[in-house]
Amino acid sequence: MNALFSMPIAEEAAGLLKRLEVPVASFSGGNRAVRSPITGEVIGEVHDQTADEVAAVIDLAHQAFLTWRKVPAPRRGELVRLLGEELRGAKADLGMLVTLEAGKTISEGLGEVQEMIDICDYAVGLSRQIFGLTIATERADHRMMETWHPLGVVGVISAFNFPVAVWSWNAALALVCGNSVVWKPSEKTPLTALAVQALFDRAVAKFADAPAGLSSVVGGDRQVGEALVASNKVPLISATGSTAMGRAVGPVLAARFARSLLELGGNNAAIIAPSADLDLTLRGVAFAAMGTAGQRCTTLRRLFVHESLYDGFVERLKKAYASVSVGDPRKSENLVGPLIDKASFDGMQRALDDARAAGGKVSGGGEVHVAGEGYYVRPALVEMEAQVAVVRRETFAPILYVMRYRDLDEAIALNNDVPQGLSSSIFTNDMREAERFVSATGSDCGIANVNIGPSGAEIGGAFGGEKEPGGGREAGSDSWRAYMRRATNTVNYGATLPLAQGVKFDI
Ligand code: UN1
Repeated sequence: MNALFSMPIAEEAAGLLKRLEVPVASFSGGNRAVRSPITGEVIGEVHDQTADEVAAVIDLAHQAFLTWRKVPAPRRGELVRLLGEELRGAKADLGMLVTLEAGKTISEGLGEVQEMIDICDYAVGLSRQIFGLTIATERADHRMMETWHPLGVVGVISAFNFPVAVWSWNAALALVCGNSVVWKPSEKTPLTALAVQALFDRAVAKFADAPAGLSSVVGGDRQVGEALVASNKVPLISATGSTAMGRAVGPVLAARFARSLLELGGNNAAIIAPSADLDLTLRGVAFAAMGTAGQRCTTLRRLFVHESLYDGFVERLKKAYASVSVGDPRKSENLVGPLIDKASFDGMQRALDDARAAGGKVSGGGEVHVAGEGYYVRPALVEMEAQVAVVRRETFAPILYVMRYRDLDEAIALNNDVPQGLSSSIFTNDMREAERFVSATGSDCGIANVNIGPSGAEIGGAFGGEKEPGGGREAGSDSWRAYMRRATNTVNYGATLPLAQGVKFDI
């Protein structure tokens, strides 16, 4: 047995937290037990914040914003560069902590930290690229331009499945844009959040003159999130998680005219067309559907296979499903780790029961006994005759519904005929089909890919989706604009006062 597995997970987590310089008092003796999904054992006891404590954190963040907005953007970028350096140095430890707390494989835990490093690099460049337009005006001796200004305190609510990367997509951009940040991580994954806060604090110490409270973590459950969402001192909430959470958050923000950046549930599809390279397709489907134990918002959940390939391809897929190794995510041979908890396991079994009742043919999906109280399942492949209700809802677990299609119009209609429009793919070598899929009459999703699966996006593009996912865009492209307020400035450098649209008002 490898030394790694001879040590209790709690001890291993404590060792990592210590190396990451997280104060012991913040993860021991608290009211909330944190369990590793690997075995269900308790790996920390964190303290929930009270509503008053949350209010005090927001007040401090607001004060920090008032100072930070005056720091030139490229200098703000220097802090994010230092954060990126800390993340590089701590990649192995933080990645392992993600594995212990969220149950991701080591490769995926490391990948998540890499995603943080990537967005830091991106944000450093952005800190010298924040720009507005000048626009031709209809009036002589006038100039019209737009300027972009910091917004204020940005609230970040994140989910267990990307316990650290989602914060970084938001925080790296928010910080270079001149905002402060208050982060409410999932109550299932507070330890990784504490570790990220320790790394941020180290970057701040090297930066020397960052205001106190520039980025903070507030721990707890729903009440803490509600206090953040209700605060008038928080002009933008970026919330990643379930559609149910978004339905609770969205109206509160709308009622106080605050901004929301929502990244909610997905129900992503792939189309396998007759000309597809099937070896490549098989790998793309396997990673997108089974990777992260089906617990990505971008996980592939619906597969439309052309009728000419259906039998052969589904046979190959079944073999891949039966052979994938499920187990302790710390062992590199395992590609599928645990589900986050029992509720998630039960939700998966309910969906499979519903699928059977609707005539679905289920392979896999059963429990795999690995260790202690860990909930491990064999990923499920479910052949369906039609896109019935259970297929149209998101179940956050490794279930792939497989259906036949006859022509591309039908496949695109099926791709779009769900309440969620996050991510989508087509596997084809037919240029017309590929272009059609990414055109205005193709996929209605925020992400539409060709010959790669729907998950595993890079940070350079804008990330997010339409309909139930909530319409938010994070990470690259011009997503930074969501974290700033735009001012249109018209400057008259002449000696007369012509009014726009030729209006006369001579007094
Ligand atoms: C999520 O599951 O909340 O595209 C985000 C991906 C990752 C992000 C997933 N880069 O799969």
